[in-house]
Amino acid sequence: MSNYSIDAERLLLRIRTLGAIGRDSDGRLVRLAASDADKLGRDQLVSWLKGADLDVVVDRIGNIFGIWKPEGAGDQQPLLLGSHIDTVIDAGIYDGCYGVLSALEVIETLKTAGFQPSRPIAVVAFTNEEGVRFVPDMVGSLVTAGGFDVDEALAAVGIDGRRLGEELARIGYAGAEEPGFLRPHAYLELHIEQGPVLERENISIGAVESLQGISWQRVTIDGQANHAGTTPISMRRDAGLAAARVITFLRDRAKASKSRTVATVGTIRFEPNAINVIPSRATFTIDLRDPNEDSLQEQEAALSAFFDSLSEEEHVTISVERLARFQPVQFDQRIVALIEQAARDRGLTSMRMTSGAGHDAQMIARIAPTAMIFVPSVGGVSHNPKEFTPDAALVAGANILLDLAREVAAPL
Ligand code: HGY
Ligand code: MN
Ligand code: MN
Repeated sequence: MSNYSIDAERLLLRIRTLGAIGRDSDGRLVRLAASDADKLGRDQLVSWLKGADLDVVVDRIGNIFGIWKPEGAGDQQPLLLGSHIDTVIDAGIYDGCYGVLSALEVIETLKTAGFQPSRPIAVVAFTNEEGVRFVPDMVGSLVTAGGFDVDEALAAVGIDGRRLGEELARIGYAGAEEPGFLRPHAYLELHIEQGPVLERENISIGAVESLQGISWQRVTIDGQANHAGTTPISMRRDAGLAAARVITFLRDRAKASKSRTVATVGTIRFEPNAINVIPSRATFTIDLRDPNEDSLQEQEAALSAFFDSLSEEEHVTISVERLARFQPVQFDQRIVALIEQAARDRGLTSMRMTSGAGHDAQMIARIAPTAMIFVPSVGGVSHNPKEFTPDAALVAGANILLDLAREVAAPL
């Protein structure tokens, strides 16, 4: 394959430009889905899509598409490239944004080079991939794949009490198109690994062939507020202590697991939250993941049984709300093989891997042949402002995406 190359300067400048948008008063990057900061990022992306002369379409769940439909591409199903631009709290600048901006870069490079694809090529930024403000996460791609009703998704109430649909309308991104209006011929997502494997193995490209299962729950434990000084330990109904026992239970289960189970309690709130009052209530979330579905179900069952015994022992009541549940996903082996070949053609090392992080690709894999390309994350750090991937690695990954796009959308 003759090697076109992306415009590295243009891509790197856009990553940094978008990374500077949506900073809070402490300088942290916080572009939660459908927030004012997200609007600023979306507006910048749309301006670049229009500058590339793409047909910009926003659907009802706020997914943003930039579609290149050259002469002769006909009504073929498009090749779809993309990711997300919403972020977590105090995020790095690469998670999601790198994939969306590389997709745009690939299209612009192909247009400039006079490439005549056999089908349209589109870039997409999916709504609310992170799921920090609204659940479920990856909702824009989940609705696109027909896995969740769009009106139910729009009715979701966020951690600040606002509804997703109202917020999208408020920021001007409640589009008219029905989600799923564009049925992809194939979907490719370029993303930073967000883990330590590629760096540890000194490998340049991850040919991602699968993605682990994800189980999100919100747990509320109700005990009894009481005096921290006068209440004997034997008489306490301590919601805080019970929550702490859940956290250590999860860690012990994950460490003992024969699979690669991981478990995280990322949010927790006590009530009344006073130094000298035994907590009457603890509310927290559980993020449980496993590449093996049977093992994930086993962990969920063990946790549920632990809740029963814990409520007995600590004289508390425990209620659980399911927030999201996605099974492990296998990606398209033909595309994975093309990724490995493209890496070889560019003299880059590659390895097959499973994604530890959730991605829009796991949803689109339900409706189209899909795979992901990873580039290394320094120190495996992500969801952290210290998230970093060297420029050369970013450019290498984008050139692999370019080669895959040419391969999959090659003239007939
Ligand atoms: O949670 C995840 O794995 C992804 O970053 N949304
Ligand atoms: Mn991401
Ligand atoms: Mn993320």
